Amino acid sequence: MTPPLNRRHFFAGTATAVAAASVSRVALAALPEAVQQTSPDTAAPWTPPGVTGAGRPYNPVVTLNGWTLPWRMANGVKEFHLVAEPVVREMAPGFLVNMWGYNGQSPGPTIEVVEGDRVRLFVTNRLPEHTTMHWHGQRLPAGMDGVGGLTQPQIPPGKTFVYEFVARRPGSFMYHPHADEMTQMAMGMMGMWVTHPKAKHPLIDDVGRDYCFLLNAFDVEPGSMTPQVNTMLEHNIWAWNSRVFPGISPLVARLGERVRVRIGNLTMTNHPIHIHGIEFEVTGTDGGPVPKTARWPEVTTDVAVGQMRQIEFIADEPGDWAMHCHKSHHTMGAMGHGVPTMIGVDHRGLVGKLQKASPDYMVMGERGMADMGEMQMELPANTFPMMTGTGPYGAIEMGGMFSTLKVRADQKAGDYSDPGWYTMPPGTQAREVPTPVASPAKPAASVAPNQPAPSATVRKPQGSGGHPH
Ligand SMILES: [Cu+2]
Repeated sequence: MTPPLNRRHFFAGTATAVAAASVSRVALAALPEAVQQTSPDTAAPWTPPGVTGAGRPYNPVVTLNGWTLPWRMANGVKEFHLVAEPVVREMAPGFLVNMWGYNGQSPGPTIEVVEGDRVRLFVTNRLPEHTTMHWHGQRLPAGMDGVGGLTQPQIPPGKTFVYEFVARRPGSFMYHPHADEMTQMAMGMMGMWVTHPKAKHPLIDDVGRDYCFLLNAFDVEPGSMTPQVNTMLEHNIWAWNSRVFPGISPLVARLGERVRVRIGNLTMTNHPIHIHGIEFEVTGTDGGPVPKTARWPEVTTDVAVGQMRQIEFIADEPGDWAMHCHKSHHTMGAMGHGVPTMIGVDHRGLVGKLQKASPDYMVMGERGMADMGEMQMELPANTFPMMTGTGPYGAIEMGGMFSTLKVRADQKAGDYSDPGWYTMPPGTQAREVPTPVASPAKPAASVAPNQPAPSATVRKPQGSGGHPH
């Protein structure tokens, strides 16, 4: 019998866990129930009922726009059941993508155990091709490592394999197939694994909030529904746990809480993850906890391919703080890269002529691209705008890998619900001041190309010490 999911603190909407109707109950009668998730919302942390296995009770993780897989205890072994299968993932409201995932969603559910737990993981293959499961970063017998052809035969369609090992190291890990990897990971097959320490650990602090999510990338042609699996770098959808802003849940914290965020990268490029308003330290990687003497403060950490970065900070500044990948193209939606740069091009007189031939013609980008965030362009079916999301002061002009860290004095411990927009105390917000009217920058095209650049006098800094150059 699978313990029921704790449903007290869903962020929004309702998430439901139902039995996997697609898997034959007769064939799987001896296996743990393959719990399915039908919602892309962030599920409440899953607190195991009564028993935590090898170790002390722990503060469960919250997977952004994901969920934790319930287990059953069988003679002291934690048993999980993952079903690899085609799924339809809602990447943003109204934007659906055909993916391959686990138990109804992509990414798959987070596996959460305690150091020293013996775990038994059943993997049923409901895909049209073979697969395996690799437990990224785990210490385990070689035969449990899940590399198709090297450590095991691949799991054929319709079959179930079982993996069993002891979760020896506490930390942040991932899982993914090691069979037709390019296709299966491009289709979304991946998940997170968290092993909590069994006792107080000198390098692992207790935290008030423990978040995790995976970075991922897809190439879905606007108007289509299935990722192009052969794309290497020119992906057009950059996502956290297969959600794009504004579909990504905010990270919420109570003022003064210590917050941990575990971020895994199974894309094919690196992602410098940046948080505004606070400084953090990398306290662990998939190799384990970082010694305290080796930690330094950062506001951006690069999460390279195949890496896991576990960061921690004190949420001691109230507000709504941007948190995003610092590659600016990764905070954009599915516009594609074929759009010409129009900054400085003078369209005056041209638009009317073009509209005679093409009545829908409009100019974009001659003063920058910010208009895109406000413009209501007609989009192909089943996609999302390039820059979107609206804050209390207008368009946020972001898409893709962007969310917010919301720090509030009155957020209750354990309450993960979105507190809404931050109200700035009077006098603490940037504001307009009265000035003489500034003339706008001249379009570059109005300057004759052969005209010499205006000369300027450069003033060197004066001073006794001077600046070495
Ligand atoms: Cu990025």
